[in-house]
Amino acid sequence: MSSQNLSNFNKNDIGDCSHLKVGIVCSKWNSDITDNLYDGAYSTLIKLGVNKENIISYKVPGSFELVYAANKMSRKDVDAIICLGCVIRGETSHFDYICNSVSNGIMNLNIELDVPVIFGVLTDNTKQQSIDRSGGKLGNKGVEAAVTAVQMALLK
Ligand code: DLZ
Repeated sequence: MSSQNLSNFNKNDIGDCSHLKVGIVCSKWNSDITDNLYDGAYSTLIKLGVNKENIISYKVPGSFELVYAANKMSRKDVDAIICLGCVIRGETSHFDYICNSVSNGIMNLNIELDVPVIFGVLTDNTKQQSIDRSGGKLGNKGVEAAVTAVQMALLK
């Protein structure tokens, strides 16, 4: 299966982001992971030229709450919203309920709102997989979500 790793983005391929306003909604559950996702997303937006006054951040307790907060964020006149979270499989089916709810919820926001809402939620079987994808050997999903957000905002 081929894959594209946006963690290694080229700023020159993206375009002028200096006028963009971007929201970040980040879950505090598994905060050792989501803090890295947040830092990756925030620093990438700055690298791409988004002004720090034009980055609005909300923190929510868990990934399930991302959808509500992203919907609220959409009223702040943002050009894109990044949702960041980390769901790690446990012993029960809770993982499936949260992953399905969040992915469907974010998809519905993309249909209902005129703002792109980016799915930056890790859905991993093990903690190590999350470590690898939040600044480890497989890049940082927060960086990738930020690159995706500005690309979608510029498309809009
Ligand atoms: C309850 C719960 C569990 C078991 N696991 C996670 C997780 O791995 N990642 C995550 O972001 N949130 C988890 N939560 C919390 C839910 O997302 C939510 O905050 C609670 O069910 C309250 O609505």
